[in-house]
Amino acid sequence: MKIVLSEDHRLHFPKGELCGGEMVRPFECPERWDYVLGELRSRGFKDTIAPDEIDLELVRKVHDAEFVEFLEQAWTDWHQTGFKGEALPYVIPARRMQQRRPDHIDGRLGYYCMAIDTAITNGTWQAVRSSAACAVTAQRLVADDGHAFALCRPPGHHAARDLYGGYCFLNNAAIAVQAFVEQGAHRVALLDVDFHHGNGSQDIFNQRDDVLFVSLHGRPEDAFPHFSGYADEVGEGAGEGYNINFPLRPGTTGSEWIAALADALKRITDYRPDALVVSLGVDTFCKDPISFFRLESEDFRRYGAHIGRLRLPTLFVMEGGYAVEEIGINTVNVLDGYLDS
Ligand code: OKP
Ligand code: ZN
Repeated sequence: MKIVLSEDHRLHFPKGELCGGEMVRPFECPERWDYVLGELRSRGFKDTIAPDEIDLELVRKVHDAEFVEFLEQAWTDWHQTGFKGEALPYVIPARRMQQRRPDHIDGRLGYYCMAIDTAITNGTWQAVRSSAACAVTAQRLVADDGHAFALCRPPGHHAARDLYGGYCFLNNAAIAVQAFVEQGAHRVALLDVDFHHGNGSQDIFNQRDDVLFVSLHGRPEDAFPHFSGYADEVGEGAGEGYNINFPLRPGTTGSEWIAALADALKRITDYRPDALVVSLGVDTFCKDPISFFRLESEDFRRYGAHIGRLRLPTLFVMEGGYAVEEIGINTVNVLDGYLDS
């Protein structure tokens, strides 16, 4: 299996994340990428490829054009205002407030932000566009090879049409899904196995029936992003019935999780997709510092094999996973399980 990756991810590493009322070192850190690549290398995945330049026309098929422009400009605007720290909003357009976009950078950050855990820094935009580029370059490999892995960082699945946050800016997996559609796929399935609900992917495809979005995640009563991921979110308009959420309880074990995955895979099979994109977060792991499922490392291999038995052209896109020392083992276990199936 070929791996697409870019060192540009290192350009995005904020010093702080707001957590429990303190600025802490971000959970989403560059070593995550190092551990995954290290494990890939030691298990014989040698074919690593640099991404081609991203086509922003493709990006704008799933993201709002002014949002993309905002991401590109935000650091410069923040910096030119004279602010000394990393770019974070402090006022958010809550219930009954105007949903109009202000001019001041403080206002625009709040307008486009869905979670203030995510700072923008000098190198953020370059890292973000290279991360999306990895997903698109890997997508192109799937036609010939039947599968590929995009080692994206920063992750993408919380990024909606015009929202960033939850460590995400552009939705790498959604952009890759759109690339399949542009290549003539009639139906694409997007399976999100990250611990957190892929609210951004749900938002982007909510009204479409050419993309089936299926997500297993910590239930919103207890888990980030808290304001999406309920089972009754089933899509709207033409997209009704093409969004499927599996919110799961705290303490969900590997076997329970894999049983839910089997239901999810059945729904995907029934859809008869031309291709599958997997938003691959391994924060379902029992030792993950910000999550509450109980998967063991061997469960990742088991479920990778279940995905492989679908026998679909498959693109894996890296999302979350914060038990840094085990992120490589768990990620590569999924890929190995898939390849062995
Ligand atoms: C991104 B991905 C903990 C803050 C947690 C939100 C989690 C974002 C997860 N105090 N921040 O889905 O793995
Ligand atoms: Zn996650």
